[in-house]
Amino acid sequence: MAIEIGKIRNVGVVGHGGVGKTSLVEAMLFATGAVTRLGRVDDGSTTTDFDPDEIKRKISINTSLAYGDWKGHRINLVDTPGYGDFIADARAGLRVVEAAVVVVDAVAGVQVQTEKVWKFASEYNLPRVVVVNRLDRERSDFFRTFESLARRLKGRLVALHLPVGEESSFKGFVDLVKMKAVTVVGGKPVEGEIPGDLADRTKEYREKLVEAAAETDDELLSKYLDEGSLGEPEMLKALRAGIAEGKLVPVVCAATAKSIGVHALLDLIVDSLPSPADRAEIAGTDLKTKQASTRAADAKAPVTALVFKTLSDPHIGRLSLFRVTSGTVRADSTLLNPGRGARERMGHVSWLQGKTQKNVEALGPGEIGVAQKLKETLTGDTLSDEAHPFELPRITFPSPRSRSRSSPRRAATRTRSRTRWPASPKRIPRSTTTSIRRRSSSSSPASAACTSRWSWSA
Ligand SMILES: Nc1nc2c(ncn2[C@@H]2O[C@H](COP(=O)(O)OP(=O)(O)OP(=O)(O)O)[C@@H](O)[C@H]2O)c(=O)[nH]1
Ligand SMILES: [Mg+2]
Repeated sequence: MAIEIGKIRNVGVVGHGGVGKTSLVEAMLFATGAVTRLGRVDDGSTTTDFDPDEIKRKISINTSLAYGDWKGHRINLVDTPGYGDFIADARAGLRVVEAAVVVVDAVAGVQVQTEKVWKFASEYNLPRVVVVNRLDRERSDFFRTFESLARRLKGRLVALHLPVGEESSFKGFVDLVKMKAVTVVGGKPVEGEIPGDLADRTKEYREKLVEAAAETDDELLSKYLDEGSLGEPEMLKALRAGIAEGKLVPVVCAATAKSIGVHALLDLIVDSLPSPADRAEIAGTDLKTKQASTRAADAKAPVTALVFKTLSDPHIGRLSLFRVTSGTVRADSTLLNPGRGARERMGHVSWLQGKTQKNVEALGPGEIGVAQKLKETLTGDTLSDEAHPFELPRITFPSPRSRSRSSPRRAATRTRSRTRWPASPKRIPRSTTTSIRRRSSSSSPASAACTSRWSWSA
């Protein structure tokens, strides 16, 4: 059974290199119960950095998919790399989601790739949430980071949280909507009263938030002007609308290493970010009429799907990560790749939890999944119903020349931002297909079983 479209949240996790995106995804998976052990990038045990090169270098190289269920909703997480050499993946990943979670480091603030992913999200008109992560680090500062966000990024950024404690004693946040302090005890959030020393700042930032919420809607604004405040349900409604329309960008606190802010972020994703059903109809070209046309995100509409990432494994073959934009993609169906004039047999279709595929009968509109062994299809291609050929706009990538060009500014950023980057990083060949190098060169079936990165769950 495909997932009900209104209950899906597709979220791209983007940001500068090494700010904690993969750790945040892992912490969200753990909080939802999708994984039973909290993996760590530093041990090479996370769900989404599973490639041997990623484990060795402790960085993300490829976009990965993961999912978890939270309060009756399916959250699909697209974990993207943050280093400049791989940032094109973040752009492609953002093409298939309804919202971006932009992670920034609480010490460094806005960095080069933060600005870049912000631009990508703006190109796709995506609602955004900013997570100020690593607030447990020495010299971290939420307010300085917030100022750097407001100064350097376009949009109305509003703090939804204020930190409780700082650096190694960072222990939670003030929720400016509920007007409660939330601290994490034994990995679980616990609500309490706002500490007295935060009263003035809370009042100041609460006012800014209420004002911003009120300004998203004329009726609310007059109510706010009459009564001087707004209730929690009105605030939540205004926030949802304001975020979806891009009028507001909420900023929240986190230290994923301590599981702080993770549950609140999941709530925010479910309560305030749009589902694929909230998207306008998808524009493309109807290849029968050769005219610009649209497709509704309806399970019964003709199938249209966009391939946004292709991986190749010597043992399994090609893996195509795709997003269903309309219709229902069924296992064992045949679709048309109109751009290449090829018919593609879908075989298994699956959800992807890092490297683990979970085969399903069908993927409905808004779902993100993977198909194996497509013969002709590459990244950016559309797959569509044979009887109703349709093509979505292709994903465009910056030219490899401009991506690989090294500038002193970029080199400096890389050095500043992460010392773990190897002194002379091996270049990963970039093309529409990412080829995966393996530890073992043997290709016998037995070794394939042992060494394949991919696994299946029943
Ligand atoms: N102190 C602290 N360290 C963190 C936190 N979250 C992540 N880290 C560490 O930051 C480093 C980078 O974390 P990742 O999750 O790989 O960051 P990323 O943004 O996914 O990195 P790329 O995908 O390579 O851009 C790792 O050493 C993490 O353990 C945090 O909340 N506090
Ligand atoms: Mg990562």
